[in-house]
Amino acid sequence: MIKGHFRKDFMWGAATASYQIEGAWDKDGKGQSIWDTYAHTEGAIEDGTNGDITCDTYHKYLEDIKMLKRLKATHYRFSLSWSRLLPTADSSAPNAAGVAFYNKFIDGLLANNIKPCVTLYHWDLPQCVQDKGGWQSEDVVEKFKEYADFCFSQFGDRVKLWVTINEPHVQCGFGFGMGIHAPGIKDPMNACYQVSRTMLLSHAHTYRMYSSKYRAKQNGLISITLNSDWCEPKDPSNPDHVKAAQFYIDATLGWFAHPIFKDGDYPDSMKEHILEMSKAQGLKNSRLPVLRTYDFFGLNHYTTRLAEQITDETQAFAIHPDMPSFWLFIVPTGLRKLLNYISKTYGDPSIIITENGCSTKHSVNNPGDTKQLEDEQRCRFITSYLNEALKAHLLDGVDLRGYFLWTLMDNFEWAAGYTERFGLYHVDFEDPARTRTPRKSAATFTKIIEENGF
Ligand code: PNW
Repeated sequence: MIKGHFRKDFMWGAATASYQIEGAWDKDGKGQSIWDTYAHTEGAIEDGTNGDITCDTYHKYLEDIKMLKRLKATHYRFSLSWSRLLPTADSSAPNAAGVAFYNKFIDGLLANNIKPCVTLYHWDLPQCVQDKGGWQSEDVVEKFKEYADFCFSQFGDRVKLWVTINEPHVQCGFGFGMGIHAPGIKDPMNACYQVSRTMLLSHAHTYRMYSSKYRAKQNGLISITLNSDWCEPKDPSNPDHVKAAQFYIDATLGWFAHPIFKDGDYPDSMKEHILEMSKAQGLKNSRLPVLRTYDFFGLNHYTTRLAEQITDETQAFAIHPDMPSFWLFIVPTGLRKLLNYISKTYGDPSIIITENGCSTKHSVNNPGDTKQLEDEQRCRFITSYLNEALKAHLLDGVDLRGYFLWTLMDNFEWAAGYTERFGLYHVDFEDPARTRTPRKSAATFTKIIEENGF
């Protein structure tokens, strides 16, 4: 542990996403999204649940604001529901109730001195866009731009921090490769790559549109949020392991980060792969759009892995009985290494950690305590990861600007339903009032915010 402080203007917040918290899935003119469809499909979600009501933030948003205030957050990252705002994905026919909801919410945050960080797209594509090919169709790029334009015009006077797309990698992998997230397509050889391309293009066009149409007037920052694990060779003296670890990072982070943050091109290993794919599809050239469209690097980071071989499953560190998310292993030092890697590889961008956090299921020590208000492990997670972030900033000179903890309160954890809980606040989903109760980790986080470090 080191002592020290983050920047004076450091952004401190929590993060959430519309489908995971809002509920009111069919209220007041909202259209359906692919997550409404997917979660309503028999067998799709581990515990058979869905986000129909979830935290009911649509009706209880004032409570959420109070919770953020109590945390002493300076910022709050949340996402807009495209289908709530534009039920037919047509910006000339907006849903007034949806616009009013987000206006009230944004105004409420600002009245409490909490600045909004708005994600335009956190996985809930309107079903009507999906029906016309969704992310697998080139048309989505224009549709996304139209939606983004609408959001900037409605909210950009007050929102100064925008994230276009959350974690394209997870969406490509889970939604179009493995088929365990909406829209549930299992096509790792093709759909995955088509979608990565339309997502990158949607981001890039939106970034350019913001710059030409809104930046001078609204003066905000806009970028994308990418997720990445850190990955190390299991045996650093074995060249195969070294190569495998680098490939893992290329194929997670580099796939999206190289085109945007580096040179408008994919990592070599990805290029070779996509060129092969393109040829196999009968194209003459590889499909490599020139990008470089960012104001900051939005990073979602949770875990670290060990690599041996490119073809092998990448290994995890020790499995902890209290960690129910199959992909999440607590390795705080990986965050410092990843921050340094990004800083070096992508020309020292300003980095905002847009998500970092950990889950709990049943307390091993106290199995009856599903609330787990004494969430010691989460307290240790937050303290140790943030201290590594501080080292990256103070000792290594990484330009770190903010940190958003995932997540403000327990919510619908995608395919895992409500079986995995990431919240600083416990939410009682049995209770119609969806009562929120702070866990010990909320106080731990607040203390670090108050000290702006350690
Ligand atoms: C993120 N992985 O998803 C999402 O942005 C959140 O909506 C989600 O609730 C949160 O993390 C916790 O899961 C991820 O397999 C899902 O490495 C999977 C992975 C990473 C992030």
